[in-house]
Amino acid sequence: KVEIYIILIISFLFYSCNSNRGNKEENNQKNDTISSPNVIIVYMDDLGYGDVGAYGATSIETPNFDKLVEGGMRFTNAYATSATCTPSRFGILTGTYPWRNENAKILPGTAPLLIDTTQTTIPKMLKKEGYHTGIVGKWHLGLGNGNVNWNKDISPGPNEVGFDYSFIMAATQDRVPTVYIKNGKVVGLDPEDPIQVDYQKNFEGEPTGKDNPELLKMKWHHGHNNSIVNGIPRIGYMQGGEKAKWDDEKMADTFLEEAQQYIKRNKKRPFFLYYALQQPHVPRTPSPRFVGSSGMGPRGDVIVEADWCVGELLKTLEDEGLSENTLIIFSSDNGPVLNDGYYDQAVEKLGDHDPAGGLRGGKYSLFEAGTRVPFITYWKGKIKPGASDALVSQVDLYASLASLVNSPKDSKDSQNLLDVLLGKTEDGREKLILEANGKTALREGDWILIPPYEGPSVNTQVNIELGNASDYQLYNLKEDAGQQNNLVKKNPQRLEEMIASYEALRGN
Ligand code: NG6
Ligand code: CA
Repeated sequence: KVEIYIILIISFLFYSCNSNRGNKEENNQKNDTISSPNVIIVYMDDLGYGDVGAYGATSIETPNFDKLVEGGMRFTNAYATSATCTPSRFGILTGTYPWRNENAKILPGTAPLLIDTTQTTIPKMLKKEGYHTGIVGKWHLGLGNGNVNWNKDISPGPNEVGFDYSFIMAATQDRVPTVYIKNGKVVGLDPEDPIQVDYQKNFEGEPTGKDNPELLKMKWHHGHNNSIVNGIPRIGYMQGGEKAKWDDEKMADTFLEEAQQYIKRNKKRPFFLYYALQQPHVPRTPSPRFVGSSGMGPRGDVIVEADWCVGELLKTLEDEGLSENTLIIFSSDNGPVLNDGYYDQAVEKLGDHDPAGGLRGGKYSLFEAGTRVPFITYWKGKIKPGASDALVSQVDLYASLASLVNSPKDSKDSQNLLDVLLGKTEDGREKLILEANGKTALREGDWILIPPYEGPSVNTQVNIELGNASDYQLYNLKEDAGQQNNLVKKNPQRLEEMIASYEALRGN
């Protein structure tokens, strides 16, 4: 009997010893995954520097964007690479300045894929390091090779430039095709009702915004008078695909749900999620739950809605136990615009809200509000909350994330600013080229140089100053954030230095 007891005791000790080891291994694995933290880029569409509470907005509340700031770094000198969407998205994903690619301009829904399938991208780089990679939301970087058949496999696209999973809208909410595309296939497509898309001419018998105003729920102001979908006139013509068409008011919920499911499906391995929300780009179509929530009309309401989405995303990370192991980067693709082509009361109901946060210009502009955007990094327990004035560009995420996963990369344009992003130093970039509609400017230190450009000084349709002028413009942003004092005459020496610096960078 005693012998049996001894055997039992020994085997119990042996068992518990081993199971301890098992636990240790699990712990080690957990520690290991911290060297491969999950990365989520939350990318807004047309959200301005002043549209966020933590950036000074007082007439609109964004408690969840602000939550990121309370637990992370708020950057005051961070830039999108361009003042419009396609080039900025090209820049953030590839780590290459968009002005190097002459096709990197606002694309129609039928444009071919802009990113070369041999080009480096963030998802491709992370995939090599063992990450699962996903995109949910707005793509707007072209699809296919120039003649897409929307009823077959749509390729190449996000899945061919590094994303393992994709759930996207092809271009913008105001452009056809108005359907979701999941891993290269239109979601909910009825083969009996094939989709055709054309940006030149309408399909016979199809109503348009221009000819059938009686069918419209939302009125167009400029452009946006082609095919009508859900009572909203769009850019481009589309026929068929009736059952596959998205419900505009459910778009925010649809993308959020997809993002949450993606996180839940991949929580056991390192993942990269590019969550590209459609707000507050036009047409602004908040869910009925958010109508009237801002008192500012649809533009404010969709910002409140997007803020809620980010809050839900944070909750999902918390519920899944991923908060301490996930770096979130929050930003916007370009600056704000009020009337971007529809009558939706954005101008009338603005009140004293300043979407540009005191900066000059807006979307489409070479002035600061075109490209200087909210930019927040958040990593629970890893980033000491604070604010940083360091000069940072979205083009730097490629090299910085490569460094995060210990896979340093040489890149012409992208700088490794990981320590800046994690708030360990304010030693950011020295200089940076900004872009708007193919025109470029130089930011160096506190200074900005805008070369002379032909073209109107104001885009009167959207009522935004573009930055075009017949002479050089030189501003000191530290003393003159609103770019009111052109110092070209007062500081000829600085002007000369900046011109030399600009030309060297552009020629390189
Ligand atoms: C412009 C559209 C504008 C918006 C923009 C793209 C007209 C007149 N204006 O051409 O409404 O869609 O393209 O915005 O059509 S972006 O944020 O995707 O760059
Ligand atoms: Ca945009």
